[in-house]
Amino acid sequence: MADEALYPVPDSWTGQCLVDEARYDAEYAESIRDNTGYWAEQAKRIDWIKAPTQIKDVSFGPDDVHIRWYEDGQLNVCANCVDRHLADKADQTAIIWEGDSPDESKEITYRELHEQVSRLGNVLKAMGVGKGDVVTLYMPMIPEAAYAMLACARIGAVHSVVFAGFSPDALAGRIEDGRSRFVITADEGYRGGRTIALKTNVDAALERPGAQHVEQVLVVRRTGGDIQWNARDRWYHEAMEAASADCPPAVMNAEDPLFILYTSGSTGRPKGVLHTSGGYIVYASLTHQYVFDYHDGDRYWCAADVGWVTGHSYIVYGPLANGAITTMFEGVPTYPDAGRLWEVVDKHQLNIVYTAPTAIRALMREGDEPVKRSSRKSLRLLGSVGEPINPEAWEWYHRVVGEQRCPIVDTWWQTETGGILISPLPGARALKPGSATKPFFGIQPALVDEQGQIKEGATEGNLVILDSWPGQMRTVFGDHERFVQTYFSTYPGRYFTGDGARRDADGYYWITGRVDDVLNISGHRLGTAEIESALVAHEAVAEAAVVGYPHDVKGQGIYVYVTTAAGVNETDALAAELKQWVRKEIGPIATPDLLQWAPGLPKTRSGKIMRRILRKIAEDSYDNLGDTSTLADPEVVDQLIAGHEGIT
Ligand code: 6R9
Repeated sequence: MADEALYPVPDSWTGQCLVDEARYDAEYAESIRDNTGYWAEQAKRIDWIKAPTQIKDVSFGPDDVHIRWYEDGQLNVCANCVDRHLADKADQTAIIWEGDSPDESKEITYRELHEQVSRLGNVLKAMGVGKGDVVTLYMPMIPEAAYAMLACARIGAVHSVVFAGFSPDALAGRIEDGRSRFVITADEGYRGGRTIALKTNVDAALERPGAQHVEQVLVVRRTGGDIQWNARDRWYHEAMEAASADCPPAVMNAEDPLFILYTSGSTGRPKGVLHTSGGYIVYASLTHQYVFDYHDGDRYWCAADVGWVTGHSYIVYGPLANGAITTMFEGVPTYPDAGRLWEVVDKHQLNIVYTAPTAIRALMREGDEPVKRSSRKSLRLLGSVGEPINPEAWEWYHRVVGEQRCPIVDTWWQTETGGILISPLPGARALKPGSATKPFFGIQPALVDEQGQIKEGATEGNLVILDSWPGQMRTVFGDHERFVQTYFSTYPGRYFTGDGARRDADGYYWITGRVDDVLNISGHRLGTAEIESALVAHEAVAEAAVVGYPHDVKGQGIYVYVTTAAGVNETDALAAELKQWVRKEIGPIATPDLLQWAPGLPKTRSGKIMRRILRKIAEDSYDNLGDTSTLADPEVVDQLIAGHEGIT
């Protein structure tokens, strides 16, 4: 499209930015020409106990898939995020914490961070946590969540953060898969003026058959609410008081695991994405510095939750490795009202804000007034992550929030990629609303057709990455075969992202969304298979199929087709019960938006559900259903179209 709006780099950025266009072009070309040399050089940003001499050892298959970076290097990630800043930034703020209530906030210096993390490292050791042990974190957005991640890294334990909005069952599944014997949680969390029963959820999870092996639960007192107390429970504050503040960082190999983070795929249960130490911290810190054009002293805010990868890489690890000032927000953008984010920006004089399109769309609906109540003069740069941003939301973010002075970095990446792969560098690129623009240094994206042939020039296709980068996931925890199958079998020898994309004549990438059965609900990934298996676990359900449909605020909504078991009546009460059931089984984010009764589901003669047809019906686009003649029972389609009419 030749007539797309183009937003050039603002004049005020010239000479101020870390990377301008000329430098990007030269450095990108060099990073591809001598990829190993480039990443050898970048590794120097990290303090190594033993500097790596073996930089890259990668195979994307087909015979053997392995990914190793900086293999003979030794380091401690926590020491890189904390200890090494003590020399010149001990009294600088490391974390700005803003509570759910606007009356509660505090700043934690690097000195304080060092003390808290060291004490907690000793608490964990005293609990029996050793190198390589998996510690599950189920926590609200309080500083203790960051302390816990860093304390694990300090002693060589592997954290597995489970989003505090997930259900006891979802938590139990992750504890079981990670064979985790330790849990850190809080009595309750605050969110949007309400409390979340975290400890009660942990208790429920630990009754599930697969999670009964958990030995100890460390509990932060956040609300003081009533909770049940068990023999395995320990108060965080009591343990911390007793602990020494001297905890030398463990010597770790670059390829030792740093964390596991579960994410949804197109089939089966969520996968434990495994990230390791050296490559991850090089990549998270480098991308944080360049994508956000981070200068020393900038006050930076990523408004994500540590339960997602964005919180790992761009609240905790990337910023802290850079000695940055990072913000943690416990609340939600609409509490107490829709002006909250901008009030927080003024209160803490923040320069950079990074959030999700779903939040931008929700706030846009409330009009300009709640934004204009704030000054936002401190803001210099805005960011977006989690899903494609529609140009309308982009323009509003740019015009109203950023008053046309702040570039927007639309950052495309995944849990699997560890850090941002495609994004503008704000001083280097004219922006087009809705485009993540161009690859980061060292990243080689390509678009392929169904057969895996690379398509050149302005075109559209499935997005693959041709070569590795240090932040790439190493394996699926406990299931390397699933790793190979999921990412390297569709297009042998290439990493398949699961996303589709378009590339325009200027070489800009436009991510069009998932091409597999993964939903993106408010920027959060959910597998249709997980929701379907929750539904069929209900006795009233014989069969279920789940698809996404366009949703004004959430990006995608969840549309479920349910075939009831014999003799069960299709009532509104049952529909409501099933929605609640999924909510309870997985968590609030998985609650179906719309439910349609289905006398049958469209299937091929071999019994495969034709989701393409179900998606079209849910999207109201019936004219283009494609060939339905191969269906086992073509009448079903007409019945479903008729049944869709009343569903809103
Ligand atoms: C970081 C994160 C990954 C999926 C990814 C894609 C979508 C993320 C995007 C985007 C368009 C962007 N996605 N950022 N789509 N533009 N800027 O979100 O990780 O939760 O693993 O989700 O999110 O579909 O494949 P994760």
